[in-house]
Amino acid sequence: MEEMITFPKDFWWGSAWSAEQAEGRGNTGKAETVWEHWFKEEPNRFYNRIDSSVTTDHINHYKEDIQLMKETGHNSFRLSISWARMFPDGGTGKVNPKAVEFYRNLLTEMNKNGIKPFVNLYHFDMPFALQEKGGWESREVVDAYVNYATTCFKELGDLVYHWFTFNEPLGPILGSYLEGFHYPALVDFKRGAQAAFYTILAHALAIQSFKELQLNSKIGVILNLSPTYPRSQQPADIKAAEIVDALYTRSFLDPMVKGTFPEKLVEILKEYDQMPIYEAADLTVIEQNTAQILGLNYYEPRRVKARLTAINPEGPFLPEWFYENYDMPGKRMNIYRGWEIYEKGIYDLCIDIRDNYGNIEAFISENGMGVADEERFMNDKGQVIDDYRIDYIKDHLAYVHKAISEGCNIKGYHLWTFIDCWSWINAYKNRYGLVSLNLENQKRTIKKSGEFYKEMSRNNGFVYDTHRLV
Ligand code: BGP
Repeated sequence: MEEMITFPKDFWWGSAWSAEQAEGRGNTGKAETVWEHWFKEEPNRFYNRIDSSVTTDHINHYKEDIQLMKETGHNSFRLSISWARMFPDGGTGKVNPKAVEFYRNLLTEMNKNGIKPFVNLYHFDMPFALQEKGGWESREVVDAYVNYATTCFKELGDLVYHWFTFNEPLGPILGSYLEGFHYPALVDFKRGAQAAFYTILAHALAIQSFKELQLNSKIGVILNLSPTYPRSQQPADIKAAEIVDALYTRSFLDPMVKGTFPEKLVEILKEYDQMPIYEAADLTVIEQNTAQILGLNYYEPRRVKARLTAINPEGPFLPEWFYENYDMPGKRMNIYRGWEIYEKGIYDLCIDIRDNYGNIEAFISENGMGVADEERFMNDKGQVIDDYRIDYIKDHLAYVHKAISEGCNIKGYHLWTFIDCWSWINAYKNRYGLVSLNLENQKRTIKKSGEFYKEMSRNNGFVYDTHRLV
């Protein structure tokens, strides 16, 4: 039966993107980031050899873009600040007045237009000079990050609605130390564990500094979280799922939200000699400075099974020593990105946060569908008719609504993304936006999903066949 699904009053409708993926280099001065450096070193790693120098050129289009936010129903939007732009001398030294001016203008314009700025401090874009000092493996880099964060709080704090320390801190660990999709593409679990620990410490120290300044906003973190489902109820499959859950989900969620580390994770790291170096005082800082608000990025579930084969003990230590991915027959796929589409996962995630994380104030901070060659779906006016994206949004939101009706403290939904943006090594392969971007002339055109988004935001909901929920 079709019925109107209505969301709580003042629900945050919006979308998200990040500095490196949308701003473009501009002419404010900016240090080289790891992405810019990696492209120079190995351009073949990037789809169609497109770098991040231009992207959506938001730095020169921000006023027009904010009007497009309004036209697509945004009442809130998440951006990230570029550390490299704020501190063009390699991420440290003197703050860049031109960067402060740009961000102040941007945030002021958003506020003037009724769009609440959600501001993230770190979205994968390490200044290269700091990467040379060890990146997140280095305590010196943690100090530089806290200085950068504190500067942002002081320079921009009056204009920001909510702050976030990191977006998907697990991403750079997997990408840089295990799976090769971030610079420097190593395979070294122990160094990854060190970088993960210092990321968690940096999060806590930034929150500590934020609290001292007594700003009128909250600070939290944005995590990519996937519920982990075992192939079967066989003990070996369940054990594999528990380990995967500890490694990929609880590893950041527990310390950043609860201030503690999951026992199972610590047990494994000790057993396999993968523990990071830290000081006792670090644990106190982490315990005392946890997130006040939590962003949930959800794209796909994790399905795992027990390993079929024995491991090679001489090989490098890897998470895959404990599990294999389970390719479930009949699962629905986003074939372009290679990610499973499983809407109920977003509900299971919300329930986990309600039951195991004190029902902390939270919102869906990313969810979305990247599709290749969207020109195929353009009508003769050049508008992308993306009904698949509208269905994707509705199907996920219907489960978010169900979670809210069962007491989950979910305050909003931000789609990935606003205008098609640059996707790291995938560059412009898959498009995610409510607005399409013509790479040749930077022309922006609202997609059908952008029109739908506006309607949904205006009505604070949409009509849906609730029988589709299981
Ligand atoms: C998230 C990141 C985003 C964004 C999105 C889509 O993991 O926070 O930066 O890129 O995923 O993924 P991708 O760009 O890899 O297709």
